[in-house]
Amino acid sequence: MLSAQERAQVAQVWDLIAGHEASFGAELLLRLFTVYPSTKVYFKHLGFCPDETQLLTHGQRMLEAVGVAVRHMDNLRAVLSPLADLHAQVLRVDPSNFPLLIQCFQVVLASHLQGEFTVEMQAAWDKFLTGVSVVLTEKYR
Ligand code: ZNH
Repeated sequence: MLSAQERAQVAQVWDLIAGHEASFGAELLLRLFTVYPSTKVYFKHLGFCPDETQLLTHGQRMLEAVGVAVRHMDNLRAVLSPLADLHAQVLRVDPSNFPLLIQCFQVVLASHLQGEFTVEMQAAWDKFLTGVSVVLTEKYR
């Protein structure tokens, strides 16, 4: 459960990156595939080129889902339920991949926002993204 202050910090960071979902998302995926090559097995159809349309499209979809989660922090379970079904039942992404994505997400934020991305903001984002991951992986059995 995020405190009021943590929520404000998550929203503050989101305001800085909103509108750049495709480019941030593509960068996040490229970082994930490069740092943790095992994650690439889920994305055989994507390449390694930063301006590839499919990469930008998937990056944008993922980050737009994060944006929805930011706007519905009180209601993550309800708002992410269809995505949780998709990841657990259709995509069958191993839950151990989620912490890797969270780590890369924080590095992408830090590399762009630099000093604006404070320690407190990182802590709040870590907690928030972990909450999103819990919901996306809880339908596995
Ligand atoms: Zn995921 C898909 C989100 C994580 C893998 N995803 C997806 C989508 C979205 C997402 C929105 C789209 C859907 C539709 O289309 O309908 N994810 C997400 C989020 C997260 C995630 C938010 C966290 C935070 N994923 C993940 C991981 C992985 C994945 C970790 C592995 C590694 N996904 C995936 C895949 C897919 C998806 C494979 C499919 C793709 C295509 O189709 O192309």
